[in-house]
Amino acid sequence: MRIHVAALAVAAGSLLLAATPAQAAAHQGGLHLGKIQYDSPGSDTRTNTSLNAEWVEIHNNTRSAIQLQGYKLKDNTGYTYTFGSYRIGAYKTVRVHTGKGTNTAAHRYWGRGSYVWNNTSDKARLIKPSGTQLDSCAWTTSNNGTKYCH
Ligand SMILES: [Ca+2]
Repeated sequence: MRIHVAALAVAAGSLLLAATPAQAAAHQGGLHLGKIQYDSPGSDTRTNTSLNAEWVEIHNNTRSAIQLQGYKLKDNTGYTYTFGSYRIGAYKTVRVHTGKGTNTAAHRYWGRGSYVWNNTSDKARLIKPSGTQLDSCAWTTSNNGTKYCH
């Protein structure tokens, strides 16, 4: 009986592995939205710390660095963040914060004095310089402040 259960577990594991490539293919081009913390923890006091605790991650799931100049992040209202010259490394993640700060390889700052991403429901869009939408990710309050867009 033990052996039989173990064999089933192995078979289930193989099925999961087999399903992985199909899921990865859903992200066109391999550059996609990752985790989004749309509801800054605590009260929305508009301090820069609180504004920067609201962020969107973009993950480069390719083997090459990608120049993101001209790429845009956009919400339902039309607020738009446009990347300046910035290369995201292969398999790297960049976090775009709403508030002000000093840009680094892993953190970029929108420089706003008010929130962008609605806590109740909203949708983030990743748009190429050509205007083509590369990815989008929506959420509601049921996501409890953080959405994993994979
Ligand atoms: Ca928010």
